Amino acid sequence: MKHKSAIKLAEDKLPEKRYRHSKRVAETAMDMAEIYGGDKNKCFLAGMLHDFSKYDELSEMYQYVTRYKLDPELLEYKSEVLHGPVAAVKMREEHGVADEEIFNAIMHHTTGRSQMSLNEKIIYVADYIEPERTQPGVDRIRDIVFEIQNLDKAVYEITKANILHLVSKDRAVYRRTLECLNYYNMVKE
Ligand code: DGI
Ligand code: FE
Ligand code: FE
Ligand code: FE
Repeated sequence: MKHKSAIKLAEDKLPEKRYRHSKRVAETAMDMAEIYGGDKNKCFLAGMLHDFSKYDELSEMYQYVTRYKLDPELLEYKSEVLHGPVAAVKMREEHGVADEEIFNAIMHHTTGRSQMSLNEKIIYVADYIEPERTQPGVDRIRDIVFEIQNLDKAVYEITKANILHLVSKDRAVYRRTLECLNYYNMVKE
């Protein structure tokens, strides 16, 4: 897919604020690709399209999980966990985005997973640190990404913060989020 088509897809589908977030994730991911030797083209496309299904109907999302045989555990969660997997499938099945790494980067952008590829990790991290994010501790993660340049450590710290937050709100933690924590705890530094 051409950059222009991805921009148009996101712009036509998403509310203005979410479109602008997607654009910032695409730009942050391209900056990170420069530093870490990632694929700028894949990073741009995955960044622009990662939240494409953020506001899809929940019932439609469950249909995609079933029809495309995604992880059945996804049926225990809501759109916050489902929008990545559904967007990945829609891009592949309905918009001709055939690249497997873009598919995986969109699929896992919310939860992460163990053994992500470089470009998957870039999207996972870029979504968390794009310039308008203000969550506590985000500047420390930016330092780990841009100064210390330890991407696996950034993935670990983001996943840890996510899980601590979810547990503090008594929300369920998806299996892949936990697998991501354990894997990047082991491989960081
Ligand atoms: O779509 P964004 O707002 O840009 O960000 P995101 O896709 O990274 O996260 C969306 C939400 O998903 C966020 O509020 C935290 C939540 N989330 C992440 N991992 C899990 C989760 N929610 C549950 N219940 N379980 C998880 O493992
Ligand atoms: Fe998202
Ligand atoms: Fe995220
Ligand atoms: Fe996002």
